[in-house]
Amino acid sequence: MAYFDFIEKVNFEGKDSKNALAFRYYDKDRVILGKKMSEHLPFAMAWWHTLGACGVDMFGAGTADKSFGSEKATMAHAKAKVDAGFEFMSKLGIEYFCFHDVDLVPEDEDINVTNARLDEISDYILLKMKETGIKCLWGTANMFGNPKFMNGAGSTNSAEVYCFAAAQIKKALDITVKLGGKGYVFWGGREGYESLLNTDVRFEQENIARLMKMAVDYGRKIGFTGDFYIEPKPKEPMKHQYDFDAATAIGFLRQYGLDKDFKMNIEANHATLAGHTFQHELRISAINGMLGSIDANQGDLLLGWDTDEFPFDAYEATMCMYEVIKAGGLTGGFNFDAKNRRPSNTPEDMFYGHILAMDTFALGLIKAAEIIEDGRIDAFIEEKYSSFKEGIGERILSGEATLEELSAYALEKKVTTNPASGRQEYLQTIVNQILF
Ligand code: XUL
Ligand code: CO
Repeated sequence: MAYFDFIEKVNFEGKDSKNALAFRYYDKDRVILGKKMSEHLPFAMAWWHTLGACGVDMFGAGTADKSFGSEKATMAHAKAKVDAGFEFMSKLGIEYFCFHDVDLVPEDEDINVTNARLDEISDYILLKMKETGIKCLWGTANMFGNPKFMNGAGSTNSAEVYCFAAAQIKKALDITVKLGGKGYVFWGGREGYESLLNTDVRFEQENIARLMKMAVDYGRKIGFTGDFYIEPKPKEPMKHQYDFDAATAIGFLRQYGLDKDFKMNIEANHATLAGHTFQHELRISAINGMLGSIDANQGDLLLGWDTDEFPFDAYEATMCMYEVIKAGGLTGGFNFDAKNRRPSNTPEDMFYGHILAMDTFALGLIKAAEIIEDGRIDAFIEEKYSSFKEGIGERILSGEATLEELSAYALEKKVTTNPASGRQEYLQTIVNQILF
């Protein structure tokens, strides 16, 4: 049975196409900088938003029907979601998906029942994967929805809840490995605090690290060779989240010896919530060798929360792809952790959202490659630091210079010149020239 029978397949039609159900930029076999677009852009569908989110918000009920012809919270519905999801991804040419454990099946009071359901549904998903060639990008455990996690999972004050979290992680890892997932994500949903009056921060952080260490040990034991990811986010639902941003998360991983097994899963909307640009978070991850995967969405700078919009900002996407290309690509992919706006409530809108997002990143890739091939920006940066290429600059980089030596140099030289201009506006002009 087809759930989206209004479309056979979304095809590339080129920039001037007025067909709403076609790509203007995403041309999967087009080669950019020696690689196919589809290889630069391993897109993934987020199970939770695409197959689950129906527009419920704090002020009202859902507007979109995601029952897919079955009664919700049943295994029949879980299977209908699999069918709908694979039809959706196939029609769009999306090659990966990401999931939380409880996105796949209804959660039961008894975790043993939930786990049996996960076994059943993952068998069914495996069949669909074989049939379509679609793969799993990453899996994760939802350790923030269940009221048990009201004080966090790894950061909880309850040793029993901590064990419950361990059980969920273990099963989510089992399923991720079973589905051949490339990565496993920790988004620290409620790993943080509201008030220091009731919180032992050191204790909580050490316990989170212990849980992650156990997850790594178990994952490696069952043959998981992929990356573990931290997905930094500064706030929401907690006021202070421990994985505030990439720099904070990287420091945490290094402090607890987890940095060899983990990388970052950078989400655009989380970056802006942290007061950073998306590009900043990507760069910080990349220079630390930790750019793993991306949750490709977009926030609204006028709103202070995680709006998870489909990305449409071509400038941001260009800067993202510039970072990704420079970093040599991702070990993960581009997961559309994005949902339609509440009034965009039809199955067609699900397609429009993903087409918009895929085209935005394809355009970003095309433009980023042009910026790199143009070379003026790279040349400027190269020149900007050129004083470190010879003379005293070279000595500084050699690591042999002492503070006394540099001081003597400055005193003798009586340094009077300022560095050359930063030329920001000139460089922005170049970017606009290439973009438009
Ligand atoms: C929440 C968020 C999550 C993670 C996975 O803001 O981004 O959906 O991506 O748990
Ligand atoms: Co996310």
